[in-house]
Amino acid sequence: MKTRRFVDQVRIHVRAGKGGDGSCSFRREACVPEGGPDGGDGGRGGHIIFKGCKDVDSLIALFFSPLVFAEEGVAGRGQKMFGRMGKDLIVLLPCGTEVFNEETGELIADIVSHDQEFIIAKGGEGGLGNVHFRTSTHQVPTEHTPGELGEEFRLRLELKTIADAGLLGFPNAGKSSLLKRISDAHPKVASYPFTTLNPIVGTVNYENFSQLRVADIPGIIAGAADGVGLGLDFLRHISRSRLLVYLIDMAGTDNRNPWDDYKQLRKEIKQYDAELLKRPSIVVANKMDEQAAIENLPAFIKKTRTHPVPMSTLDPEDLGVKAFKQKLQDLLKPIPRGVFQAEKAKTRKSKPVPVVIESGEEEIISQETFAKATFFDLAPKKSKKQQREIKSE
Ligand SMILES: Nc1nc2c(ncn2[C@@H]2O[C@H](COP(=O)(O)OP(=O)(O)OP(=O)(O)O)[C@@H](O)[C@H]2O)c(=O)[nH]1
Ligand SMILES: [Mg+2]
Repeated sequence: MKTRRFVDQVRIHVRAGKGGDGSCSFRREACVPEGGPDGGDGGRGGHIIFKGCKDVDSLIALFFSPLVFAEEGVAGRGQKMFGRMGKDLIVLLPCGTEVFNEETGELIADIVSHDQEFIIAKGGEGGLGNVHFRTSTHQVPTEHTPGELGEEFRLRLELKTIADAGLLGFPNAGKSSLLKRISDAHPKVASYPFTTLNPIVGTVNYENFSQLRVADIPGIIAGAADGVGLGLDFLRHISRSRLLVYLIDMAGTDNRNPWDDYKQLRKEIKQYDAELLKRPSIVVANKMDEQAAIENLPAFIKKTRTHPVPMSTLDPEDLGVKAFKQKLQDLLKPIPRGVFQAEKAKTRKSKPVPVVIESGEEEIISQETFAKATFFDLAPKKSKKQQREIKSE
């Protein structure tokens, strides 16, 4: 478990703080006869707030501590003292995290930018002290309300990396090599398949100080939609990308045909989400330093009817890499930012408060009953015997 470094999906339980109870108290002081009620209100329970943070890049913290509970509000006290509010609990999330209700599957929030905040579970309101229940005809009120329960949910969090462009290709096609050449990222490059196991995002800097983010994801192979290789779950990380880059090993190093690679890639992506195929895309013909690649290129163009950008990511002087970088900027400029963000999360109604009536000398009523009732309804309840006597009269 300790070796696990990247987590992009997690199930958690959140519970906001309960409000503090209202207090029932009477003023007792020398030389102040019949001081009256002075029970203060309880404090609000702490909210649970999700906040986007650019310095967090995975959900690993929540993977190891999936129970997220906020502090409860403190009960009110005599002398009209309010209880302290529970502290809000701020949970930092990577930008691009979608929050779903685990039970209903509803999308609750989509945290896409740095410092974006969303109150995911509201703390319960504090109860009212008996000081609120004093009227001209009810001078010694013992009624007070309990604090509301905080909202509680089981949630599923999914990270969808935010990048302008996503690199797609078979293992060993040279995706990480390309990202290394054009950006400041340092992905591992090696000649064995599945070198890249987690999505890596690199920032590409341009001379006019503009920046673009490019995501490198693990390689896709035939049958990935059925779970072969690392499966297609990683495609989630390019689902927000405005542009897709199909990187093809034109030299066919692993005894494959480049045109079959391209068709297979599109087939697998279609099985994951056909919408992705409609995104603007660039096809890149990599490993053009090899003779086999030069021979394959005309056949590739003929069979796929695409216009690939030829390049060799090994050659530091290669003009293809520069041309690709420029094309990336030219194609992305007119596409507005944020098109592939999820819909704005809907506002939720707070839970109804259960009515609590305790037998005994004091009567505790809920906020809901308090809101509906007039003060005269709150007079102590009559026993059945008393009710029968009233009827017979
Ligand atoms: N000849 C040649 N070899 C290249 C070129 N680009 C990458 N390679 C080699 O191809 C191998 C795989 O490169 P990577 O960048 O790790 O490939 P990848 O697509 O990220 O692979 P995975 O992470 O395993 O999916 C490495 O040995 C690279 O040196 C190129 O332009 N020409
Ligand atoms: Mg790689």
